[in-house]
Amino acid sequence: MNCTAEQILNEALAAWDWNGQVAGALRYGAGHINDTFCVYVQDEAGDCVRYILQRINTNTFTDPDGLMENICGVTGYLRKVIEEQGGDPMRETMNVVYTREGKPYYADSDGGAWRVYTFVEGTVCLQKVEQPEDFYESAVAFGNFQRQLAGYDASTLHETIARFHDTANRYANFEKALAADACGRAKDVAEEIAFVQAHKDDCSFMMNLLAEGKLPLRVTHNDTKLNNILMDKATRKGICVIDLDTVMPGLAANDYGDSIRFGANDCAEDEPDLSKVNFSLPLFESYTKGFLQAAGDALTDLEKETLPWGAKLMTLECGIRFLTDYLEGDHYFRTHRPGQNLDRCRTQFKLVRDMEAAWDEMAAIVKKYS
Ligand code: ADP
Ligand code: GN1
Ligand code: MG
Repeated sequence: MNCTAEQILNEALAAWDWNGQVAGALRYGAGHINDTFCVYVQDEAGDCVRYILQRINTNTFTDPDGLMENICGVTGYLRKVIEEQGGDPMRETMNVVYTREGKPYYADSDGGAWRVYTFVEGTVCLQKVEQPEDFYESAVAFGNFQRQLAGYDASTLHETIARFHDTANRYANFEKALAADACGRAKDVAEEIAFVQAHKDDCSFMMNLLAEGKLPLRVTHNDTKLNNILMDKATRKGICVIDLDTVMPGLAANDYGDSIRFGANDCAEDEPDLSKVNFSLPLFESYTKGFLQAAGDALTDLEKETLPWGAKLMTLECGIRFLTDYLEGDHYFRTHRPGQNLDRCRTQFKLVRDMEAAWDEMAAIVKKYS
């Protein structure tokens, strides 16, 4: 970190009362958008207490007031639901720590926005499925999250990123990036471009059903990667859904589908060797079972029937977004090496092809647990 960044970090740290002495703050986690730090505090008894400090990416989330209003509203509501169910709200939902001035975030002198959460101890955060049960448990956790928020007034939520999972609009943005070809990279990715263009009509499938009033809008998470769940270290149950920046009105199938995209395979999202990228039907089945057990009662028949579409379109959409960012010069998703967004795009398209080949089996599995 350069000197200015360190000064800004220190400025942000000074905005909270840590109930002890801050021993340090280190980068933490593997997210693509925000900057996350773990803050180590020595409390009066000499014990170490950890917190999560995040610099919200305000290029992506341009309205931090609205965003934090969503998060405080949703976590406050979840706290009540969890208490009523006899659970522990300090472990089963995120808890925002307010600044010394009583604000949900701190605006730094450089235009940045910072927030703090209590650290949920005794948990693991997986980057990849280690055993099918983990994936099943993550499905139960995301399904529960959706059910617990079923009574939350969606009209009070700010749309933190406009048209976030409007796949048809993502397609239109891709065409714009391709026409501009700002970095001269289009010539190297003809195959990927052709793949996207061959799927143009698919991009409108779910959005059309929504526009026709056939699918309902629900309060959804919209970024249901496996690494956005904290699992209890001892029981391996998914206990806390994190990364609530994109909680907005959305489609149930998209929450289901984004989890399948990320977790129903045994490779990294940016695996360069496509021979290692394979969609796993057994993992697909584990997740489907958990999700429908937890949230199935609340879903309409069409919502359940279109779950495979959610899986395919979230994967296609994410691939389109990675490709668009590659064409535009890698300024949306954080990258650690050249070509990383292109590798990410290719894994997604390989998974889409696998899903298309397994389409009938996917539909049969969804039917089995519906
Ligand atoms: P991003 O939006 O960049 O993905 P996240 O909110 O998902 O950021 O946080 C990044 C990582 O920090 C998570 O994957 C998880 O490992 C860890 N993390 C976030 N919040 C907490 C928390 N309250 N307790 C423990 N770990 C957390
Ligand atoms: C981003 O912030 P993170 O890493 O949880 C992105 C998601 C993508 C995901 C791909 C706000 O999620 O939409 O699916 O990367 N979040 C945002 O890994 O764009
Ligand atoms: Mg995350």
